[in-house]
Amino acid sequence: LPPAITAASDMGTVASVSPAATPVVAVIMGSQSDWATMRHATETLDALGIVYEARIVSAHRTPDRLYDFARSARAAGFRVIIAGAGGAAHLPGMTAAITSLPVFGVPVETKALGGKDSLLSIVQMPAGIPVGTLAIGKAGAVNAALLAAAVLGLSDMDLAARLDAWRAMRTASVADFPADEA
Ligand code: RP5
Repeated sequence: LPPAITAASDMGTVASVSPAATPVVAVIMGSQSDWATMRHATETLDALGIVYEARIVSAHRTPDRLYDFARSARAAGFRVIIAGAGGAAHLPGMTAAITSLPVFGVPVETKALGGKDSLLSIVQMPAGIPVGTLAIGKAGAVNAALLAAAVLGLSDMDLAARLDAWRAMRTASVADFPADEA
């Protein structure tokens, strides 16, 4: 067996991942600058033992890459796509227009408008092409991964159990009383 990768993050760990396994979640983002946000999605996927691939795919800078990726995503074995973008954030909607795989959109925070531009760009999809839109920034990235886990857990009881264990771990970490920060 190949060596396991164990996640090291503030997302906790309930699983290890075989590097040889086929990725089932694609985490795409419009720019390298989105990685600081989107890495929270991949850390959460790591913690749950979900195999993913992270790529930069820009709707407006690399449109051919977007078409190639989205057209081949299902055949490549992906079952859920997490797409993060900021500003005039076309990436999640364009991806959902090309593939009927579930697409979860993460609005990345922006300097100019704090990510409200990203949020409105992603959430206001016209009827017919859905994007499951998450919160702006880190919370959205983490929750996109958890939603991906919930979807995949519908047909993977082991993963569903890991998701429950992850949630229980988070519950157990909540102190009864507040303490002074160090
Ligand atoms: C979007 O433009 C990206 O998703 C990113 O959030 C934003 C800014 O990109 P950079 O100028 O930092 O590459 O396409």
